[in-house]
Amino acid sequence: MKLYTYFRSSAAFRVRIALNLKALAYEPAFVHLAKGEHRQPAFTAVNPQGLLPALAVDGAHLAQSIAIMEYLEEAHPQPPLLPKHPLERARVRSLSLIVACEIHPLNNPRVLKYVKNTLGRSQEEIDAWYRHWIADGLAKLEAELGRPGTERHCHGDAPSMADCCLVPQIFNAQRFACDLKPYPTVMRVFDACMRLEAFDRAQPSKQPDAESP
Ligand SMILES: N[C@@H](CCC(=O)N[C@@H](CS)C(=O)NCC(=O)O)C(=O)O
Repeated sequence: MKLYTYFRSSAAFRVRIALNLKALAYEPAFVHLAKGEHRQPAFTAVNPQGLLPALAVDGAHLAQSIAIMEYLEEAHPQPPLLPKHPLERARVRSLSLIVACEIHPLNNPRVLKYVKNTLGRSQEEIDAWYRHWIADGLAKLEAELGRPGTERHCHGDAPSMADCCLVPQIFNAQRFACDLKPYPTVMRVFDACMRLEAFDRAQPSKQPDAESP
């Protein structure tokens, strides 16, 4: 398998964690987001969406991190990233989608660039926008993690797809100096995840294409 990745891409980070948790080897292909390589034909031939990550497997090119993780789960069920019971699976997907649909799309580089360059907003306003959507989404995640089912991890005592989504979002929030004190359960789960080698090895600073901040 070949994973098209960039050290700071949080969507790619989700998939790096999932691959590590399942002990699946992959060859990284680095696409430099800050240099716009994801918009170049060499990459849009792989993923016409022009977004990271993409996974090349068995002659196919998969896009969208959630779909990629679902594929990995179906093709390589052990260890599972989703619980057995349908209701529990739905909970894990719902927690994952808070990050993937409610937070991340609003704070994506292309969205921030549009608000700044096309709508002419200042960097201060962009930062306020960023922190607002982090606070909004993490408050929802905190409330959800306070409900039955959450243990050491988002759901139960083993990491799931929801943990694969939570951790990269916290790295982003820390990078933008967001206040994380209001989310003690989110941060407790984050700390539990980061004690695991699969999460630690996937973090941006440990990627071969990492650059200094
Ligand atoms: N929903 C997509 C999001 C993919 C995405 O937005 N990736 C970012 C990097 S984290 C990207 O490629 N952004 C390019 C841009 O905004 O121009 C997924 O989960 O894979």
